[in-house]
Amino acid sequence: HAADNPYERGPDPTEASIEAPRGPYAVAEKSVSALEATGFGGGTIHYPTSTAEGTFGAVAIAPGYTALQSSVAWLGPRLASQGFVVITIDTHTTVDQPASRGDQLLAALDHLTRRDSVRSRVDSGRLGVMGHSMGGGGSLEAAKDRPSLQAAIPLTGWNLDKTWSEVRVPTMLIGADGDTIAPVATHSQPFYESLPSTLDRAYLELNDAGHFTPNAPDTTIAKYSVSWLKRFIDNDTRYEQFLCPLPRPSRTIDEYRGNCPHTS
Ligand code: 9J3
Ligand code: ZN
Repeated sequence: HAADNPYERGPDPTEASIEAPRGPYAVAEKSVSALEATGFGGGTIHYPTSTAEGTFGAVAIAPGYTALQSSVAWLGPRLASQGFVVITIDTHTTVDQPASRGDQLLAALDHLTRRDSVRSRVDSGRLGVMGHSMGGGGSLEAAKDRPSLQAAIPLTGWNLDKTWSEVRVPTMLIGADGDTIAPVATHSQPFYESLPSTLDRAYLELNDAGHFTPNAPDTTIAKYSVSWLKRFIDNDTRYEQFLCPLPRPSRTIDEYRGNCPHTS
């Protein structure tokens, strides 16, 4: 409990609580204009309004090629209501490549921890990144560039670079069985397999899903993202029950790979 882990936030989780459209925290929203944003294209912050438990970990989320923050907007309030400060970003241009998206994710985290008025609500030592497609590829770039990050979750990630052995950030790759734009066989699977076998890592292949599944509310994406972020950003072992033993194939899970128990 909280006495053992100062980063633990919120009530004991249940299957229902991690699947719910909203978690236990009331959430506020503010926008960051392109003019205020340094090193990224602007965005929207969702944050728990409560300060009773102290600070929260934070997550930056990037969209894919040609897409805007609106394409990942559902994750803002969904994750914030579970106890994270979340920024969903626009990139400088919608054709920015994964390496640039990675830099922009890190700039967005710097904005949250150093510049924005929400910075007093953020624990600058507990940060993670997510992104869709090229934004997911950017999440891998960010994790490689900043090993102090504590979680990365590419969603149907796309990157020409298939080898990520340099990554030291606990990473969950979420792929889709029907993805023809970033097919799992040439993207999420080799990304996963290239991570160090000593790293806490997971590969979740969504069943009956496609490249754009992460652009709309999805219970499976949400429940495992929440569990991964809680487990590794908050060190919250109450969420280990949803990750270990490894989830079995189901109506929504085509395949799941990972190490278990987790080591970090
Ligand atoms: O949604 C994406 O970011 C797709 C990546 C892609 O199709 O790149 C092709 C240049
Ligand atoms: Zn399938």
